Amino acid sequence: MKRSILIALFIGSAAPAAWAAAGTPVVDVYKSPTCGCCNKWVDHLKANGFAVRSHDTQNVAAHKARLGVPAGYDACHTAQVNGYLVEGHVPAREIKRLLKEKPRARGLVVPAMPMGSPGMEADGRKDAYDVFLVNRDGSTQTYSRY
Ligand SMILES: [Cu+2]
Repeated sequence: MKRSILIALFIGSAAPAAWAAAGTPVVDVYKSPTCGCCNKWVDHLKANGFAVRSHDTQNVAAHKARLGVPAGYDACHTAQVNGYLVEGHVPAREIKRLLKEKPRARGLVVPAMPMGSPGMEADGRKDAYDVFLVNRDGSTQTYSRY
């Protein structure tokens, strides 16, 4: 009993330290050179503490295929962080949650390009959208809702 409380305390206090000790996560972003909303999403990641390596390519589709974006779930840019897929305008806080929870999964996707998602701000318009977790078999489940 007493021991489990101590372990819980230890895990609780170690979590922020582990984030710092692991260093700033580096996100590799693959995007078309002319994609404006992709650049705005990169800015959103940087503003939330991520280091970003941005790769301009004419063949983003090849990277989507390599990282395992399920059919029908694609958006504009695709990305990889700590081995996870991140497709589309995924909010930085969901990526942080992903890196903390470390699920056995391919990663996260926000399909299409919902208005009001990070990098897609326009006139204060906000569409409802889901962030999906892509399982290793390519199936998806809702990870969070906006
Ligand atoms: Cu976009």
